[in-house]
Amino acid sequence: MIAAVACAMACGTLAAQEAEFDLSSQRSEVQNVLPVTGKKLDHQGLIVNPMPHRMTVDRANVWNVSEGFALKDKQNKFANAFGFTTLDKKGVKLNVDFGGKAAAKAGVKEVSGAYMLRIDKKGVTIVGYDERGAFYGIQTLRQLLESPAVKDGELPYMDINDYPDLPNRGVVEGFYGTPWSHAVRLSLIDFYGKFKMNTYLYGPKDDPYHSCPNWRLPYPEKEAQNIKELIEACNRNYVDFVWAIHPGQDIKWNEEDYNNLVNKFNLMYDLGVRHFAIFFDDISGEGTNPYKQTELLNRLTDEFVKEKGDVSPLTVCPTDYSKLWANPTPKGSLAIYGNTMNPEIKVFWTGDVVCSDLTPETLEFVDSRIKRPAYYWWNYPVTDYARNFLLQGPVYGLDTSLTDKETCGVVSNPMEHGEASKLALYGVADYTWNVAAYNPIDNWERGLGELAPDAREAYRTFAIHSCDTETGYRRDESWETKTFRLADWSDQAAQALEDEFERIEKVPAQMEQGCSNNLLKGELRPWLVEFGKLGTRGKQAIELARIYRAGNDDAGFWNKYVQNLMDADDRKAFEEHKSGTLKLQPFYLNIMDDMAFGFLKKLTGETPKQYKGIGSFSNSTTVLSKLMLDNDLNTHYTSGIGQKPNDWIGVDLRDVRDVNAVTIIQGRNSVDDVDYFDHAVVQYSADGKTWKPLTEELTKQYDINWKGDAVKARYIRLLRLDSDRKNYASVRSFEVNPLTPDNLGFAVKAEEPAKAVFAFDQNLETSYLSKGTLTFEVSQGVKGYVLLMNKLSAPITCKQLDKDGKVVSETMLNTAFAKVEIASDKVVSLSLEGTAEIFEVVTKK
Ligand code: 14T
Repeated sequence: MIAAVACAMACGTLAAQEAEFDLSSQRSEVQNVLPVTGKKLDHQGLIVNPMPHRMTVDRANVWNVSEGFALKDKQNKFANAFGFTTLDKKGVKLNVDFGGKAAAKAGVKEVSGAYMLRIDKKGVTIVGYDERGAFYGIQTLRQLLESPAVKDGELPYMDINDYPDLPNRGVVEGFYGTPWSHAVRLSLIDFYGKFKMNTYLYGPKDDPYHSCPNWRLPYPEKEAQNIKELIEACNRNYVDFVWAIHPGQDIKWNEEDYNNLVNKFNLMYDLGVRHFAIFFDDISGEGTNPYKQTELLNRLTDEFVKEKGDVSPLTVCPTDYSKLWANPTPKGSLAIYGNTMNPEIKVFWTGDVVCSDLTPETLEFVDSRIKRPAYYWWNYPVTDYARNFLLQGPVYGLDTSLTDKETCGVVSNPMEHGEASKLALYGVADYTWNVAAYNPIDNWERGLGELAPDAREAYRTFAIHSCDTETGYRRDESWETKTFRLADWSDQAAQALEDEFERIEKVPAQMEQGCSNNLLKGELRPWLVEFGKLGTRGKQAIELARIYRAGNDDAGFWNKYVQNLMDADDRKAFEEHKSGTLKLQPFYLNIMDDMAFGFLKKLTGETPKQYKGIGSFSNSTTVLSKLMLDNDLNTHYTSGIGQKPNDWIGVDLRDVRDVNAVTIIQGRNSVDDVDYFDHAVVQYSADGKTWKPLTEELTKQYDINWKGDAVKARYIRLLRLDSDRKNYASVRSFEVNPLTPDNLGFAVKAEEPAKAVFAFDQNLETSYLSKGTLTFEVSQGVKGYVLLMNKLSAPITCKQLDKDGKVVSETMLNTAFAKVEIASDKVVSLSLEGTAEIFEVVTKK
């Protein structure tokens, strides 16, 4: 299945709609939002990340370290590692050593990266199992000195014995989109070192020298120089720089391409690379052959890795990197890898789907086939499939019972926003180092302080509402905020929520002022701006609801209501930089719609024709379903999850009505889209329980039009019938009894008559933007109208006309809520001249 994705992916585009393949339908992220786990702990001012395995503190005894340290660096390795403090003979004694003998004496675990740190009457002692371990001990000391409790220079006595649980911890720059800048990469490498991550896999999909077409060619001079600098930065931070190649889309399994690959590896070796990986993800064709892949990896191991002597075992990403499409049989590539690939080679796995939680079950599945502990490629916080989101939530969903027997390590695939990814990496560092003790919420709370020490609260407010992806890898969001529907209003809940919206409104300015990390601010800025606006809109919606509930000022309510609507530009801006999509934005959208419904009902005495989306999918009634009812064919509802037998998508008419026409437009386009029910039937029901067909069985029909004798129905749905299709289901438009100038019941003249009917459809969610003159017939017995318009940029003229077209009365209207009394019984039509967006013309009888 993934094969079809390949070409366009490999050629560096994610724009599914334009390409001949379908990207999003290949994905199958589970749409459940699991609650985030863990809780905030009191660290008594000492913050070390990752959490050390053993740490005992004796606060009764302290060293004053304000004059720095007198360093004895036994093996002369760390002279440059102490930029965070002063080295001075008068300072506190600091001994640093490492190596098997010293480590054994000090009780340090025999694992690369393990160390002990002791602060006692002799001063500070750090012993690493290896050089990396000693460096990590120094990082712990650094974090202790930066901790709130030590800021004034009093370092308590303590004993730390620490080691990593998983041997491979870090990051894979493996996303589609703009690769990280050199500056961001350097900043990240320091971050890896500081938090004891030891791996940086370099594999940006859109680096042409990593992937096709240029994987065979040397890097241009500037890029080569940058890579050298990255390697130096990695070396300073005891991070393995792993250079990955992605040759699978056009590799030929012949000597020539083998030599091309070895040649490229040699070029990279000359730049200083000592760790290599080969990625076979997201490809199609010859390159996917698992026998050839294995043969290549084994041959490279023998002829390149072993030949060099100082190159570490290879890492590979199989084409079958997720259970979603991996062939599970003994003939599948995982089993072939397991049976024939050199056991030292590390094999990537992303879990049950592309972006998924790390579970014992998924590792059991893969490990038993590849016959080694899989290397977990965690597709979080990557957003290349949802680029309008920024993920700032806690790192969770990683099982805390796992050990290096089940997984040899975890690398995170981050966002193209490198600085903004650090919050997640702070969690990955913690989890991979000390798996059993990992506490998601506590880690996140600490991470916020690390990244924005002087704007922590503002950053926290932004982050807690910027977690979910709406349709991708779902993450808990806004878990401290209670939202409600208008019908469930309580003054207390409203006040609490209004307070939160007020805090949100202030976040952009507070971040601009307080956050000194300019790279981070630069990445967050467009989202912060939209987030602040969401705060204002939410706050105003609550103020508005108070007026609505008082119910004594229709004009005042409506004039304010339209002030708080999002116009097309607002919606576009929000769409591009979304946050608050799990709770806050739905709250705003729903309460605005609920008020509109109630308000129109009050004015007309009838149930408005403001229909609601319903269906069998978990998101069927969320705000996403509004996208098929908005008269905009550029937006669509999508299930976000594969379709199954008996799935259905429908609308609730909110009253039993006479239904004589239904128009449904399926898919994201009507030409070659795969996201639709290709075998379906339209049904109706009065009670939502018994359904009867309106149409025949429909096969491969994107556009559905039914007209017939009226039936009594409150619910209309499109039901999926037998089909092999597993794609998402999308609907751009679902109309019941669509209004036309012909079936309106009275005459309308307008520039765009087909759209003018939206001013008469008894639905405040739709409108007609009249730019010239709108004239409509005044029916017998009508006493007047209430015009519900959007805010006017200039007054409009309202003329009442007699049967000869003579003006009987003329008035100027200048507010969104405008009343018109019919001047005499000679009046047969009314015309509105000027520019106005008319939501509804309400008739007063
Ligand atoms: F190599 C893999 F482990 C992997 O995850 N590959 C890509 C990765 O580069 C990308 O960043 C990630 C998140 O979107 O997912 C993989 O790419 C896909 C996966 C799909 F299911 C691209 C298209 C898909 F349809």
